[in-house]
Amino acid sequence: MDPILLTGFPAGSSLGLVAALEWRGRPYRLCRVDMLGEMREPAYARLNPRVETPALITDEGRVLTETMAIAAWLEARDDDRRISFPPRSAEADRMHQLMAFVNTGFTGAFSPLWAAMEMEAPDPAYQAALRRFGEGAVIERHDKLETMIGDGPYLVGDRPTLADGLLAGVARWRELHEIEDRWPRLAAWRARIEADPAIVFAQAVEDGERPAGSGACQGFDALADVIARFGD
Ligand SMILES: N[C@@H](CCC(=O)N[C@@H](CS)C(=O)NCC(=O)O)C(=O)O
Repeated sequence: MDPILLTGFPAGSSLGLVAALEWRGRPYRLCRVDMLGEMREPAYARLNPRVETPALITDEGRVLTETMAIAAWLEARDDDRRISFPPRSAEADRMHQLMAFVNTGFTGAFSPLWAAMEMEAPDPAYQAALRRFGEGAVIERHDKLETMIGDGPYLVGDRPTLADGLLAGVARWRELHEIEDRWPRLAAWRARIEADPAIVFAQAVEDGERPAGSGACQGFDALADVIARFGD
């Protein structure tokens, strides 16, 4: 079977894995997950008990969660090295370093901002404190990332890889939280990556469209069907 990526909207970090599947060019399917609605229904926990996206249904029908595990699954099958680099190469090491930074500290820095934004019962003093803490953390992580971006067109090498995908999914969160742009290297990288056809495709999917893309995407599955077939 073709692997199925469960990708969350709105503004899911999984946008980058959708783009990586496009760059990889092998058949795959997608399942869009409304993170503010159907993901919070009890049935979703049959796929991911931690109630998060992304999740991958592998070609063997196993459920694999966690962005880094899904990226590793893709990398291990990227025989023609379209989205990764040969094992043990310096480029592979740098790609893993950037992915780890993006998936941990960089992504995590936004947590207080999401908590403040999504709080169900308003608590202005607590929300203001979360926002102050989160803004500081996000700015600090962006400062660090800015120094990690080199002079090349992409994060590693001369083509987009898993590292670019992962960052593309979360680099746009800054605007959602109204943090002013002050990172020119990151801005130049974003302008390039956000014009890439695979990212344009992934954004359109997130927006609920059915774009043609590279042709690798074989179609879309309803979440209820995926849960019925692959859930515990
Ligand atoms: N450690 C997980 C974290 C994934 C994660 O934080 N996903 C977010 C969306 S980007 C989510 O599902 N949040 C739950 C929610 O919005 O309720 C991973 O790297 O895959």
